[in-house]
Amino acid sequence: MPVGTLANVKTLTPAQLRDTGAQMILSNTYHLHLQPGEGIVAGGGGLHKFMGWDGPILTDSGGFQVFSLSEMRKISERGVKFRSPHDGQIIELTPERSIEIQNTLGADIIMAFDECPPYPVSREEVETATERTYRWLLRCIETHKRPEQALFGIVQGGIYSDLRSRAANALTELDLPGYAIGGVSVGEEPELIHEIVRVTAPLLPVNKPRYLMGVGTYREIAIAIAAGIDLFDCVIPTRWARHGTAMVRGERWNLKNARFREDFQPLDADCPCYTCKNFTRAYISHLVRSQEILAYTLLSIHNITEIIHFTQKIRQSILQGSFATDFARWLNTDNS
Ligand code: PRF
Ligand code: ZN
Repeated sequence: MPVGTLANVKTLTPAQLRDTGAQMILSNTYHLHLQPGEGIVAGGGGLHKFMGWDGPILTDSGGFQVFSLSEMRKISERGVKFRSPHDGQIIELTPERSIEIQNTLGADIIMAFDECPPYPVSREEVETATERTYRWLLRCIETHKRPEQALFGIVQGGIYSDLRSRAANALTELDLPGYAIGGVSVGEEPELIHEIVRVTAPLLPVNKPRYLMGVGTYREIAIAIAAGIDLFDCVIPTRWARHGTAMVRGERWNLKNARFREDFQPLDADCPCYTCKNFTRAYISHLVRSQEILAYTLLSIHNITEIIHFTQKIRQSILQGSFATDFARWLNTDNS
């Protein structure tokens, strides 16, 4: 899922986004509640109509964003209080409030309100957060009033496999339409991320979507898919695009680099995207150097197509039964 935090995937129209092959996109309760407010989105006919995207949308619950983005947050059993970065007002997000907002926004998949502890942090703190996340999930289920929206539960538990498996088993009992693994890729070593995913994903029901939140790179995606993960979101393709960086065959290219100034090839001759079919590295390099907005659009189109194409190739390999051999290079963790 490309990330469309403020009801748009930055620099792209929905038509351009559709052409990358992206299906579902992610948007954020935290940001949309602050700006423009869920009432405005509902007034515009709900998130799909408001932003002109008729594909599936998932909204994250806001918990993680409160922790990572806002100042002066105070967490209690009730929920989280924080200061609005817009006007300094105190805002409270609780499991009930998050679900009410997400019901109003109208995404197809909504996420439980969870507590994602930072890393590193003591085991006691992780355990408290994990258990609180479970109690908050029960309150989310209680509040959720729109059965046409699928409410996904989130497994926390930090780097502790016993906490992870306890949470995964408790959540599975609730028979939710889908499950997510949260609290990974918050600063741990890649090896640790892989281990958590390998332990946790197989504990979640195979017949429900399994979603790894906020991941990731090619290698992390390939390894997570091998462990059973179906769904990802990540800002990397679009964020890098806005920094003038192209993702090409597993490498990062800074288009400002002098070597691209007179390079009249496409970014990737094998890439089916609009950018690669119509523009050269030299042209994109020129746009990046001139800070022209079109640079970021062209790079976003390419980077999203590139990562979606990677997952499409994996899907094909799985269907043909050749995933383990075709992606051995990515699955080999020796050089992760
Ligand atoms: N919880 C929620 N959203 C998230 C995360 C989480 O733990 C992460 C962690 N990688 C990214 N986005 N609700
Ligand atoms: Zn391309």
